[in-house]
Parts: sequence; structure tokens; C-alpha cells
Amino acid sequence: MFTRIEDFAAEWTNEAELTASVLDALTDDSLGQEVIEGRRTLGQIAWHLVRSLHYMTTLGLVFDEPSGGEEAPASAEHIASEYRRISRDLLHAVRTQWNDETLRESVEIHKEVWPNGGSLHYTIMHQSHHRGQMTILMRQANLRLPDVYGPTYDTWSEKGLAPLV
Ligand code: NI
Repeated sequence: MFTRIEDFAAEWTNEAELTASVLDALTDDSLGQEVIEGRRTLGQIAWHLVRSLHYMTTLGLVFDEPSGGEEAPASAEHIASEYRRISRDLLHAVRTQWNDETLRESVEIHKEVWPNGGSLHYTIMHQSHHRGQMTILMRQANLRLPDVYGPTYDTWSEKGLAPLV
């Protein structure tokens, strides 16, 4: 869990930029790519990732929800731009509405006690979880992936190196 606002801010800034780079690689045509038939699509996972940041308002933070409602938008550009807006707003809200003491305070969520600093950590992990799901579907949709925590197969190849197995 985070015990200092600025530790969260540093990690969030890096992680949000990685997520934005993945969302930037989406195309409108790719949004219908499904995990399996009838289940979540790439667009729905991406939109869930964007909207889930607004769950942090249940902990008392105040910032606007993404525009566009619950249904996944048909525009990849809209998903990416709303993500940039809400990820910036979340960080601004944490910096201006909470302090290091607030991070140690706890809130009961679904009958579990969560320290706010733990919820911030969970938010980062939840984001990376869905980002990982997305990159698989994006590969299946023949999109070029950005590097996230390391080079992709394509990056290795372009450098003339043998991709790791
Ligand atoms: Ni989720």
C-alpha cells in the first residue's frame, strides 16, 4: 500500500502513461475483438478500465466520471482521450483532496476494510490486469503493440534481434 501521496503520484504517472500508450494503439475496427464468443470485447475491457477509475469516488474523492455512459463507445479515440482525462483527474483529486494521513485511513468496501493507500495500490494492479488482457486481444486483432514492461516481439525483430521465446 502507499503511505505517501508522492510515491503514488510517481508510480501512477508512469503506469497511466503505459495504459494510455496501449489505448492509443486501438482502432475502431479492433474494438469488437472478443475473448470468446459472447463475452467481453476488447472495447468493453478498455472502457471498463477507463470507467473503473471513477470507483475511487466511493472512497470520498471527487472528480467527473467518463463521458459516454456505461456502454463501450464505438470510437477508440474517445476511449483513449477519456482515459487521459480521468487518469489526470484521479491524480489531481488524490493530490488535492487527500494527504499522507488519509492514506492510512480505512473504508469498508463490500464488508472488507481497505486502507486508502491500499485501494490506490489495487487501482494500479487492476489497471495492469486489464491492460494485459487487452494486449492479447490486440495481438489477435493484428494491432501493433507498444512496449509495456519490455520489448514486444516486433520491437526485437526491428532491432535485428532474436525475440525471446
Ligand atoms: Ni475489472
